[in-house]
Formats: sequence, C-alpha cells, structure tokens
Amino acid sequence: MISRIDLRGDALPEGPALRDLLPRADFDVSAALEKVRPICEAVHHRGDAALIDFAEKFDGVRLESVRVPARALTDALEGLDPAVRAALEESIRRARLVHREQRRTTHTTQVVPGGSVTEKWVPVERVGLYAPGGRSVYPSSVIMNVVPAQEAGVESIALASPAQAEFDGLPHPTILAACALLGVDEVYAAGGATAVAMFAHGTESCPPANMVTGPGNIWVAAAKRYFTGKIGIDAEAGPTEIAILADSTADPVHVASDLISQAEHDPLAAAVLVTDSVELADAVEKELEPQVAATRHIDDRIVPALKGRQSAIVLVDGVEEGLKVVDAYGAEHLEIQTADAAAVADRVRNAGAIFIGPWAPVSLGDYAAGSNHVLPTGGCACHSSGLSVQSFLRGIHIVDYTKDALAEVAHHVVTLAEAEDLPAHGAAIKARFGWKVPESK
Ligand code: HSO
Ligand code: ZN
Repeated sequence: MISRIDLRGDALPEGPALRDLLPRADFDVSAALEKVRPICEAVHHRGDAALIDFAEKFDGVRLESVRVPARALTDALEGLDPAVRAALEESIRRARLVHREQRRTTHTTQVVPGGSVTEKWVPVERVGLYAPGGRSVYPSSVIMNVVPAQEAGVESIALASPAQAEFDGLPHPTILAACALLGVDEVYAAGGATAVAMFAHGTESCPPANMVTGPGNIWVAAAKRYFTGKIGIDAEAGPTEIAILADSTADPVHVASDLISQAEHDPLAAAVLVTDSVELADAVEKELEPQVAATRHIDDRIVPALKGRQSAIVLVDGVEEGLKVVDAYGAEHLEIQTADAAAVADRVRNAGAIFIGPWAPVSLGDYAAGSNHVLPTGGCACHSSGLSVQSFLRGIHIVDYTKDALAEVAHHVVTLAEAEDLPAHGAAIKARFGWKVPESK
C-alpha cells in the first residue's frame, strides 16, 4: 500500500541532497502554463462572453450571467443543514479569534531627533478568492480565505467558484451558504483559470482585483503564475501533504488515520511517515488496509495517493535524524507524534503548520482549530507561510526628516551616491543646502 525508504545506517546527506531522497509529487506548473494562456487571453479580450462559453465547455451549463444573484445566497443559507451551519459558524468564530491577533499596528521608529520612519499597514483594496468545485467543494476553504482578508480590513472581497450544472449553473450551495455566513455577497460562477483571469483583468460584470487567493488544481496554479506581477497571489497551491514524525510512543491507529485523511483529497496527495521505529512502521502499514477499506474515495484517491511516488514510510535512526528529514521535506502539514512532542516541534524549522501530539490531528486544523489551512506545499514551507492577515496587508514606509536631520546624514548619502556612480542622487541632497554638502557634526 505504501513504499518504504530506508535512511538508517549512514549519515544523512545535507540540504538538497537529502531532499532528493524524499518522495514528492510531480506538479509541473510550467507545463500547464501554455495550456492556460489561451484561456486567460480569451477572458481578457471577450470578458463575460468568454466566461460563459468556458462554463459551457468545462462545466456543461450555459449561464445567463456570471454574477450570482443575492437571492441565491440567502436561499443557500436557508437550505443549509443546521448542523453544518453550526459547525461552519464555530469554525469562523475560532478562525476570527486567531486571525484578529495577527493584525499589525502602525509603528514609528525615531531614527534620529527629527528623523523618523513609520511603517503603516494598509490592506489590499480588492481581493478575488477562488473556491474550487468538482471533487473539492470546501466551504471550510472559503472561511480560511475570507476570514484573514476581512480581519486585514480588505474592503472589497469577491469570490468565484465553478458553475454546477446540477444547481442551474450556480456554484455549489454550501459554498454560497458559507459566503452568506461570512457576509460576502459578491459571488461569481467561474471556475479554474477562467476565474483567475476574470479577477486579473476584470470583465463587464466583475471589476478587476488587486490580488487572487485560494486553492485549486494545476490550472489555477498555472493561471496564478501567468498573472503574477499583474496581480498579487497567495501561493501556487499544489496537492495536499501530510508528514508525520513519530516514534515508538505513537499510536499506529492515529498515525494511519491521519495519513489517510490527507490522502483522501487527491490521487496526488502525499502521505509521509518518518519514524525510527520499525515496529510502528509495520503496525501503521497493517492498520492502513482496514482503515482504507472502511472509508470512501478508495480507488479514485486514497489508494493512488498512498501508492504514489509522493508517499512513503521513511525509516531513520532516531528522532534527531527524523528532524533533519522533516526539515528537508518542508511539509504543508507536519504532525509530531513522539515523546515530548512539543519540545521536538519547537526544533522544526520548515513546515506550513505543525500539529503537536495525539490530540491535534490535521483534520482539526482543516476545520476548527482556529489555524489557517491554506498552507505552503511542495517544499515552499522553507520560504513561505500559510495564508494570514499579513498576506492581505502592505507595509508602507513613511519617511519624515527635518532639515537638520537630513543635514546630519547628508555627507553619507552623497558618499554612497558617488560610490555607486549616481551623482544626481547626491545632487538632490546638495540642492537643498546651496549645492554644498553640509558639514558633518
Ligand atoms: N487539508 C486541505 C484543506 C481541507 N481539508 C479542506 C478539508 N477541507 C489543505 O490544507
Ligand atoms: Zn484536508
């Protein structure tokens, strides 16, 4: 069901060499780029008409308009199962608690008397959020995108999700209901690359956005890459990953169920167990069979995900080596199921989110821990963070110097300008002091 990589014995290689030994899915965004280009161009040139044609082609439904009427949102909320509504509301409440604390305050540094730099945090004006349809209709992802944007103070938030033929061309009702719960009323029926292009260029019915965030398949990732520079993006999200660093104290039933929980997303999802205990590895492997058999999405997602080259049990000599492996891997989600898990977790440098001990499974974080589930994949955790309030803010430096404060540092500015062969830079200082460099004090 899952392959093994045995890294015991010899000393582990460092950095990229270690990374090369570890499993990872093929997720070739550049190859997809050429395919999304004509789609992006069509939306640019033909606007709503192109969106309507693409919905017919890809989603099998002819839309009258891409903008979802307000009535559809209230209807979806009224039709929502009360238990699902209560769970979504609790998820929103917890996410708000955590994300509210991420707000940044304006800060002024008095560099010298009369000279200050203020860092002012300004939210992005308009954001387009994407919520996938098809295999992954996740109202939880609507929450994870909308809450940080709202807590950051983004004024204009629009959401796009694919048209669904079985719902008369509207996005899935639970997506609409989540929007209604969150107070997002600008919603479009547009899917994949077409939705990203709609937000990037704007169409007759959708004003352009400054930034697009949200999960999606390779086409969404490729469209985000296509428009990078024109718009801001969160990340090019790849298939979900779970890594578990476990020792002999871990419960194989928990470990197996958590590996399966993320394998359930996608045939390309990655489930990686890193352990120094062969007994645990054997027990987890044994446990996978009945647990997989007892769930849904077996042949289409879970089995191909576990059997795929992106998943494995990695055997290491000890927790110390395990830490090196999980750092080299940089998992989207990392569970630590070892003795003294909090202390081990404290030493991890690369992970999108870390889940400590037996009572903090990734599923909790997916829905209701309060943490964000939009996290860096594909090893990007070594340079990026998950979605947060910060993702929707820009820090603007405001420089305020008096004449005396400028005079005090003028000679340094002129010296550096000359060292860089940029005399006009220096002249901009001298012009203010009768074309002379003020005496240094
Ligand atoms: N584990 C996914 C998010 C998700 N799980 C949505 C359930 N629904 C990527 O972090
Ligand atoms: Zn999940």
